[in-house]
Amino acid sequence: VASSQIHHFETRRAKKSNNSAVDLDVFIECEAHSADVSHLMTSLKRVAEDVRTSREDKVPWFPRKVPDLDKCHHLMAKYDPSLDHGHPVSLISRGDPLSRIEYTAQETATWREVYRKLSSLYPTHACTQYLDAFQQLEKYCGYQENSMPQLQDVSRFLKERTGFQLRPAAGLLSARDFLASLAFRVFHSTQYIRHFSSPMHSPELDCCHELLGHVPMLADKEFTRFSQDIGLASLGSSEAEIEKLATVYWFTVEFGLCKQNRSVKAYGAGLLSLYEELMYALSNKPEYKPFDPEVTAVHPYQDQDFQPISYGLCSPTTPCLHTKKSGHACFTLWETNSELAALSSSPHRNYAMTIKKPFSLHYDLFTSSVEVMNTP
Ligand code: HBI
Ligand code: FE
Repeated sequence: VASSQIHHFETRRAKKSNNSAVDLDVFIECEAHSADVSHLMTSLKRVAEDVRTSREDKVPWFPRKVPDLDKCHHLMAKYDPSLDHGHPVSLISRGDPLSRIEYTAQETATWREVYRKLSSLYPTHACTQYLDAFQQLEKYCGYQENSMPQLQDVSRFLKERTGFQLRPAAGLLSARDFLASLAFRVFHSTQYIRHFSSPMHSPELDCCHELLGHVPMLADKEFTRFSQDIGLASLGSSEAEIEKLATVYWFTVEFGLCKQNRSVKAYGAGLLSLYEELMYALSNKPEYKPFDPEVTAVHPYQDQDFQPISYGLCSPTTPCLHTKKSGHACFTLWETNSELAALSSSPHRNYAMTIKKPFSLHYDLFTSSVEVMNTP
């Protein structure tokens, strides 16, 4: 953790050990922002047994307002783009405004290839909310194959439509940090593009994924409400709850499908930004499961390869989704007769309420901040 300071570091031969030549007890006294503590503990637990701290907050620190998001920037090492193809990481750091980037001819060529290939599939494979937004983005926001849209323009566009804004991210953030920003209608977005050698297969996060996968859906009101709700549920939650919410996120926001006019369509960003995933998802190969957050939250998934075996949101046979009509997105609402009932019984809301916290949160629309109530 970049900002922590070590005051004291000491190793001793481990007391309880059968191999004392290699086993050590390590004592570290350090100064760290409480925002970093749970991340620090999680990292240490990967390399050491029995990690303890004398001061671990019962409720992990969480941001209360947009500027606090400057402290939510813990990168997951496995995706650190600085270790990769020499991406201009210096462009991207916390709290910075979105800078305008001059992409190179080669980067633009990569974009063109991705854009062409994917947009040929959208009319048949993407949900109506996506298609509507995509059209708007082409009209007002510089979406076209010959040049890459600027995140600044995209952020302004989204802000007008749903209040969402983009912030630059240097790579894959921890789930806790990433979800926390959603609570404030902030979406962390990478600004670099995948390497030209593999335009159609990027194992890394890049702006093709953000711009073609996420952005169009972030222009949809219902969808952003869902996204923000996941974010709000994550604030101050335990590691285990974060893990579950990240899984729900995975099977919906990343790999969600829905049913519109009796055919299956994609709204998940991981599908809409990867040609082969999108083809596969709408073929008859994967197993479709209805979306039940309780079940979905603990469903195993793998993010290291291209073929997730099942998609979490809808079943072609179970009428589990509120299908099309009246501008409502189809992903979070169960099919019921009354729209209002559908809204209040929205399954993710119920799920969010099962997460036990010693406080309650209220999101203030005027200040874009959360008020915390009943704190001990
Ligand atoms: N970080 N920058 C960034 N972008 C994402 O889409 C993202 C992330 N961290 C975690 C994450 N997505 C999800 O897979 C869930 O763990 C929340
Ligand atoms: Fe994503």
